[in-house]
Amino acid sequence: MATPNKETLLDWYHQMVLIRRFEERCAELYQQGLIGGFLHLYIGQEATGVGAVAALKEHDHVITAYRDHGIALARGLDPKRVMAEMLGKVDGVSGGKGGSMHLADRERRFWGGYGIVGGHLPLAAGIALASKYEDRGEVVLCLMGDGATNIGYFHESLNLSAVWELPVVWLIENNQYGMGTSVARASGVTELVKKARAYGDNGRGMKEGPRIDGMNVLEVYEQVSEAVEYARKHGPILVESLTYRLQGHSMGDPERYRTKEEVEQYVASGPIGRFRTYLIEKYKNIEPKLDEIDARALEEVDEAVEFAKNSPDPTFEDLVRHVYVD
Ligand SMILES: Cc1ncc(C[n+]2csc(CCOP(=O)(O)OP(=O)(O)O)c2C)c(N)n1
Ligand SMILES: [Mg+2]
Repeated sequence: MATPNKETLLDWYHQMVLIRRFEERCAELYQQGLIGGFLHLYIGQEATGVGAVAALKEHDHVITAYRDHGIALARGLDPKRVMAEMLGKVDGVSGGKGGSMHLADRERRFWGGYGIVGGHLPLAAGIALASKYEDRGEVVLCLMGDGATNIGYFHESLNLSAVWELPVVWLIENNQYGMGTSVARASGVTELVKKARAYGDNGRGMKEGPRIDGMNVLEVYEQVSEAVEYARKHGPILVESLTYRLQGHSMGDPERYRTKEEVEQYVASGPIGRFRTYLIEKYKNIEPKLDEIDARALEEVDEAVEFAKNSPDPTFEDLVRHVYVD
């Protein structure tokens, strides 16, 4: 596969930096009490989200769990409206009723944002079934955590997708922990992509895809692109991206399950720094351009916060709308 052009690579760099700055600001707003509920940061996992979403066509679908800000921004949702959602404001992408864990945008075929671990996997299978049933040629990218692979929904959804040969890329973001529990303590199989073997045999049903370096945006893009085209032609495929969350599970995690040294090691080899180094080595005199992108991302976050703060709270009528069908 040919390496994407310079403009595309710079766009990915921008997306990754925007996600990082956006979430750092979210952490501050959370401390100030302006963001309520839970807040799960994607910091450290940006290369997986940006590379994987870049592999989709516009008419494809994407769905994920509660660690969803990075996926939303990578899919092109307006940072202003995403920030308004974080603050529970009426201009938020879900009308202020969803918050951090329930970002969604129908037009961009980004179906959320779900708080129940693994709960979105049957939905991914359903969206893929509709695509297949109507012969639309649309693929569903379903991201999930390593912890989600131990839950019943995983079995039901992967099995049905295999039996019905549904066009889904099941992408495990293996960040090594589900809350405070390491993969080895929670899963009999630690090479999670091997779980595909339970749902496919001799080229029929689920395909066991690759285990990829989730800190390398180019590798994620290339491997997920192949998986997406496989799913479009043949049916489901399971892919595992090896990544790491640099922050706690959610805000206020005392992080007793891992050492500072472990985290520091991943900070040093983080996805944004790695990609920046790659770009500097590849293109002469690119640094001023990268600095410009860094500054722009900060400005966009400032503008998003300003917009969100100025957006009104939902009224009582707003809150009860769409709750019950007449
Ligand atoms: C069905 C269900 N059980 C338990 C929880 C509580 N819970 C929230 S996040 C989480 C860990 C999931 O870990 P993983 O799938 O690896 O995702 P990560 O947080 O690492 O992105 C758990 C157990 C939940 N939300 N839903
Ligand atoms: Mg995890």
